[in-house]
Amino acid sequence: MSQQLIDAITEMREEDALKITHQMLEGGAPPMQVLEDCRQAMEVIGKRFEAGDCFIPELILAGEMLTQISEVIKPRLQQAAEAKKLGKVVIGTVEGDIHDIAKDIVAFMLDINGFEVTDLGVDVPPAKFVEAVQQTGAKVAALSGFLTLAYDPMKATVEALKAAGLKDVKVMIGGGQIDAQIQSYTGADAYGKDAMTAVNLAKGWYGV
Ligand code: B12
Repeated sequence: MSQQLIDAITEMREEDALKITHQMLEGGAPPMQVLEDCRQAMEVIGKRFEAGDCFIPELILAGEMLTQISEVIKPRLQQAAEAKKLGKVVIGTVEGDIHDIAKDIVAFMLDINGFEVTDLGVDVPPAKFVEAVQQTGAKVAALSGFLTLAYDPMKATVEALKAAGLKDVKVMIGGGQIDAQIQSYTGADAYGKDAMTAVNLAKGWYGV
């Protein structure tokens, strides 16, 4: 069924994609498997976009499909949620960037793994991260970004946190092409390729 879901998403068959998602979950497929299929489908669409074989409307539709599928998956993953909160995390997509599908998945995974998450949304300026960290007392900030143009706002956010005296706050970054080199450029403490890495980093920093 995984391939059928990937095909439905990449062929922009919105209704089929949702129907197959329901069938997979009812048939006992792990919710994380469905998310992984979505990721693979988005990779295919991203490559087509790069090659000029699909355009912005398709990207938007794909984004909407993924949001709808996430809504179906959420309640199933929440059943496994831990009641006790392990620590606070402030998350957002950095200034100039509006990609939020992946950020939402990371926020959701942190939430169901026991963290109290403050989600600032998209296009978040450095000052807003600083304010949220100060208000919540979070020890971890998670910055998401998919555009090359997101690297400078990430760096600016790390610097703004330091300038505000929040030197002990750990910053993780992720999204798209982010790797160790970009981590080093931005001054972030760590980077992660997926939502579970974000969870493990937060657990490590909170010592839980
Ligand atoms: C969907 C999409 C869109 C949708 C976004 C919908 C939405 N609500 O998010 C729309 C259509 C709006 C869009 C717009 C644009 N997009 Co776009 N988009 C994509 C696409 C196809 C998929 C991204 C995605 O959501 N993937 C699904 C997620 C779930 O997959 P994932 O990355 O594996 O997710 C994990 C990790 O990212 C990680 N993670 C994410 N954040 C964090 C944070 C932390 C702390 C950690 C630890 C981990 C972590 O965990 C996630 C979950 O496991 C990518 C191509 C691609 N293949 O990435 C292009 C892409 C990112 N877009 C691109 C571009 C250029 C744009 C536009 C500028 C297009 C335009 N000309 O207008 C605009 C940007 C506008 C703006 N200011 O932001 C380029 C960026 C190129 C670049 N290097 O800068 C890409 C790479 C396409 C391409 N190949 O050219 N886009």
